Amino acid sequence: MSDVVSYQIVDNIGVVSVNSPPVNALSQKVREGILSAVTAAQGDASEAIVLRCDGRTFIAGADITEFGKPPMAPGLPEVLSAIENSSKPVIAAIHGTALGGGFEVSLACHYRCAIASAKVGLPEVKLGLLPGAGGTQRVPRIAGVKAALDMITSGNPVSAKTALGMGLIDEVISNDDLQAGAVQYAKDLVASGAPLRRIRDITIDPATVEPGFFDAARKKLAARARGAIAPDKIVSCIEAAVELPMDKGLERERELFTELVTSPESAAMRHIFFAERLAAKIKDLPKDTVLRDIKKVAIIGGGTMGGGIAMCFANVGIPVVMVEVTDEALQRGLGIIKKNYSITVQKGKLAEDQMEGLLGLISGTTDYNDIADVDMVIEAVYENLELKKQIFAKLDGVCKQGAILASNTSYQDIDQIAAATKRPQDVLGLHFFSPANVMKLLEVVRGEKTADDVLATSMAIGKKIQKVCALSRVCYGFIGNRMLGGYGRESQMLLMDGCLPTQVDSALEGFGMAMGPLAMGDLAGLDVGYKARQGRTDLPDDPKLYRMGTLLVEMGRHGQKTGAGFYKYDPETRRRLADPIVEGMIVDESNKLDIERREIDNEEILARCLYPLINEGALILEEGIAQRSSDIDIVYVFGYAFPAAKGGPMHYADHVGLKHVYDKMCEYRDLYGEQYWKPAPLLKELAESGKTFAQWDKERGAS
Ligand code: 3H9
Repeated sequence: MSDVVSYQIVDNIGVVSVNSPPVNALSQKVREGILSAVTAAQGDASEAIVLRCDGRTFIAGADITEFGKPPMAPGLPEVLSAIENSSKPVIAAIHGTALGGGFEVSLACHYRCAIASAKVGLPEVKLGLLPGAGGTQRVPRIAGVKAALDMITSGNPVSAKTALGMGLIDEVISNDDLQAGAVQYAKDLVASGAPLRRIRDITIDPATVEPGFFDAARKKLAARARGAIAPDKIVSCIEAAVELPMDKGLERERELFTELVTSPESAAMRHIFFAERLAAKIKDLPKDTVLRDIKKVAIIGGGTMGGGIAMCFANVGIPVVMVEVTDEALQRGLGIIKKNYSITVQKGKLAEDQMEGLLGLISGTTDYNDIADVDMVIEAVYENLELKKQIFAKLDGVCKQGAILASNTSYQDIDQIAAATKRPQDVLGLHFFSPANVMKLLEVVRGEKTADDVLATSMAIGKKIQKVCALSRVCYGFIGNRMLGGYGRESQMLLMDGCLPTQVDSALEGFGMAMGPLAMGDLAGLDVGYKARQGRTDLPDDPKLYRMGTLLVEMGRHGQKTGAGFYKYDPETRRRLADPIVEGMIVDESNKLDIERREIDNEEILARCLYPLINEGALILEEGIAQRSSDIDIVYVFGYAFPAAKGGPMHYADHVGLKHVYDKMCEYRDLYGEQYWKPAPLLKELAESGKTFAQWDKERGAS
């Protein structure tokens, strides 16, 4: 066959085994191997064929690294046709995850069996794609149109049990040895004279689909698309499955898949797929670094952040002790956690006894001596450097040697915090994003003296609590918050120049941001930025700068929590509404500053908000704060809801062209001054040499 696919006859059953680590992706060699094995089996003594995989999983999909390269024969459709047209039954035997093209291979088989822990799914939408090897045509034929639409547009896998209920698999194998169980299942099918069941032969009765179903689906998906174009095309494919014969449906699917695979949206989402995995790798960390054991964790501070972090650990079975100053504060903190879990129970996503189990893992104390035995401490008190230093000095006194001491600070100097202890090598930053139990990003902040094993253990524990980790060095605001400076500033400058809040936010939401910058300010609290600005001496003395943000706070409009900020909020629905009072004020303030208000288009809004963010990213790269540009993209996509379909700010900059970004920076510098618009030297260098951030990463061996 080939070195990645083998074939043997076991007990009269032909067994095709794929062995292509790490995830048996459908590379050209795997496709070729399966095709020759199935073809060879047609003429031998086997009575049926089992298709299985070695290693940790069944085929996890097409080989994503092949997308964007010239196609290599045989194509996947050819392999699927050979399977479907086999003269002997072909049975897929699934373990691990049968995903995307891998699941599509199994759907071309006549029968599918799986072990109970297996999962199947079509995650292509998460890569800006649609299932391109019959998934959109075969799934609705067995599971029904609605279930198919949910499965393919969400991209979420389902368990073997659910798949059995949906008809997507035929048998759950209880034998621990899947190959033996699958061979037995194949023999039973042969003995019972089971037919060569082909999903393509099923037709969907259009009358079973409610009128207007597809239009409603399109509308719903468009509302949450955030720049993604695949969901709409998935609807078109499933519509084709209902309206067209199988071969025509497959043609339509192929055509739309080809459009997507060459789209910038899919390129951006594939970039994020690989960037996420790369971000977990620390360039200068020895591979054999021995990890510390983390069996018990303490959280200092029972506020919203501390509570959310405690839940992250409990959710993966790690006991947590929450430390508060008073009993009252402790009970309040534990109460919030209980309330959060209860909401999940009410939504039916957690069973009552599971909640009790999770709560049983979270205890509380007001006595630091109670955390002497923990393996990791995460401090999550409010942002005050002196307070944090005092806490770390105290931790140094009570915690056992070898415990990792982390701060959840958003911008304080980790090195100063570490210096408050006699063990700076054990100290680092673990910056969670709010709400900590929901947001995926964890910025891991490496101090000057942080030990390798502390860093490696923290990255591993981040993965364990299901976060996407990105490494940052110490600077004010680390990667994410530092880059936000110019973004927030320009969103307010635009108001003075001619925009209204809805226009600024709609432009960025149209681009795909989950929420525009002004609405985001209202959500976070305008008083937070106001207070932070008061402590800064480096801001230019410019009456235009943050003028509206300052005035609104001084009027008591602190954002959503006071019912009003840049917007007013419906007290019942909490929906944001344009506020004529604010709009009038904006025009008045421009007039007071003698600014001639002008029409500003979306292109300018995007450039003025996003290019300072990219420029700061370039500074962060050249200062070595981030390891690589793709790590910055990960921070923004997972921590700041930057649209994955744009690939993060640095990938987006590469896409629009660094020369264009640089030229715009220079244009705005000439208009609005160098104190705000100073192109980063790296941006200039790359723009002039015609390179991209991705190339810069590559040249430094960072990708
Ligand atoms: C598709 O199938 C299109 C078809 O409909 C139509 C075709 C015509 N290709 O995630 P991990 C690498 S689209 C290439 O850390 P885990 C990954 O980069 C595809 N490489 O492991 C990593 O490399 P490295 C639809 C892949 O155990 C290593 O494998 N399928 C692929 O945490 C380990 O990955 C998907 O979208 C691939 N398809 O999770 C599934 N997959 O070690 C994508 C992984 O150098 N994959 N790699 O960093 C996954 O969701 C997870 O990898 C999986 C395992 C759940 C399978």
